Amino acid sequence: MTTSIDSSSSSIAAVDSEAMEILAAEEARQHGTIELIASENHVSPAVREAVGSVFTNKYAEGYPGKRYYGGCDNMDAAENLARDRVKKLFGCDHANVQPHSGSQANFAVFLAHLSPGDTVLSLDLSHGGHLSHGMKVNVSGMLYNIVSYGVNPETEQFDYDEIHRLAKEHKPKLIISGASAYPRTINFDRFSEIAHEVGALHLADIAHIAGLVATNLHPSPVPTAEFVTTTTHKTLRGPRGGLIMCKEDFAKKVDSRIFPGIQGGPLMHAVLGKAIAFKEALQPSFATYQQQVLDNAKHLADALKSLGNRIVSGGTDNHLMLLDLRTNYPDVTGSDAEGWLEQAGIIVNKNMIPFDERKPIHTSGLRIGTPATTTRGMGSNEMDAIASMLDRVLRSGGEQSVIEGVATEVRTLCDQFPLP
Ligand code: DSN
Repeated sequence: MTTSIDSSSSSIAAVDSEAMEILAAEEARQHGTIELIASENHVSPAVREAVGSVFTNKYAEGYPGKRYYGGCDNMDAAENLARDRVKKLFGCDHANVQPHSGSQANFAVFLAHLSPGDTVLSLDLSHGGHLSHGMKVNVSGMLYNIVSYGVNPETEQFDYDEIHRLAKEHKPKLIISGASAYPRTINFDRFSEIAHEVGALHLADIAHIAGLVATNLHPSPVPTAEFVTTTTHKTLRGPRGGLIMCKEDFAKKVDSRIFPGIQGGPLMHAVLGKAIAFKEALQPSFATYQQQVLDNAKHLADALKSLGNRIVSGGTDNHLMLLDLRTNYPDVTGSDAEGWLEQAGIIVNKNMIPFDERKPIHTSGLRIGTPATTTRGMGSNEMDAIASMLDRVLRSGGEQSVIEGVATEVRTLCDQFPLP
C-alpha cells in the first residue's frame, strides 16, 4: 500500500519508531480506504502544515490585543486573519475562532444565554440530533431542561408546524436547529420566526453543512439566528475545531464564555489552520467542490435506490444520506454492516434511523456522506461503483470471499485517487 510518509526524512521516524509505525499505518489506512463518514474530510497540505507548525508552542490566553502572555503579536495576526475571513465567508457580525470543538462552541452559547434549568428545544438525538444539543449524559442535558422535536413519521422531515406547537407549549429560551444526521434542507428562517415568536433565541448548529452554507448551496442562518456554531473540519474541510458566529450584541458574552469561561489557552496552531481553510473556502474552486459533494450524494443515493434500497426521507439535499438497512438486508444491523464494510475498506458509521426499533449500539441504518471521496476527486462513476460494492458486501451477509473481492476493488479505486 502506498503511503506519503518518507521515513528516511521523518523526524518522528528518527526519534520514535513506535509512533512512526502508528502514523504510517493511519496514512496507509486513509489512502487505502473509501471514507464515507459524513463528518470527515481530508485537509489540504497547507492546513496540515499549519497544525504541525511552531504555532503549537505558544500560549495566547485572551483575545487579540488583550493577551495574558507576552510574545503574542503573531498570534494576534493569525487570529485576526481567521476572524476577518470568517466574516467575509459567512457575512456574520462577530466570530470567535477559539473553540476547541463544536461541543465547546455550543456549550459557550448555552452559558452566554441560559441559566441552569432553562428550557431548550432541540432535535432528538435518535432523529439526527447531536449529543451537545441536550443528550441526558452530556452537560447540556444535565444542566438544562431539554424538550425534543423529531421528524414527521410520514415524511421523515421536519414538521415546522409541530416545532411551532412545541415552542408555544414549552416556551423555551433557546431553540436549536441543525443536526448530525439530517439529509434535507433546513428552513433556518422558519426556525428563527418560531423562536422569536415565543421569545426564544435561535442557535443554528451548521457543523455538517458549513461548507454548503459558505458557498450558498444551502440557505444561511446567519441573517436571522442570534448564534451560529460550526465545526471547521467537516464539509468546511479545515482543521479539527469549532467556531461561533453571533450578532454583535452577544459578542462580548460569547467571547467571555469561551475564555475564561470554559477554555484556557486557544490551540493557536488550529487557529492558523482555520485561517488558511477559510481562505481556501473563499476561492471559486471551493464552490465547485461543494457542488460536486452535492452531486455525488444525489448520485450515490439514486444508485443505492436503484439497487432496491430505501433512503430515509426518500433522498438527500445535502452531503449525506441515511440508508435504511431493513429493506434490502433485513437481518443486517448497522453494526454488522459497519464491521463488514470496514473489512472491505469502506468506512461508514452505523446510525439510528427515525423511529428505529433497534438499540443505538446496533441500529437499522448507516450514515453515508460524500465530502471525503469528493475531495479525492471521485465522481459519478465512482459513486456507482461504491453503491455496487456496498450492496454486494451487505447482501452477502459478511461472506469472506465477497469481502475480499471488494477489498481488492477498493484498493484499485483508491490508488487512482490520491489523498491531498
Ligand atoms: N461526531 C460528529 C458527527 O459525526 O456528526 C458530530 O460531532
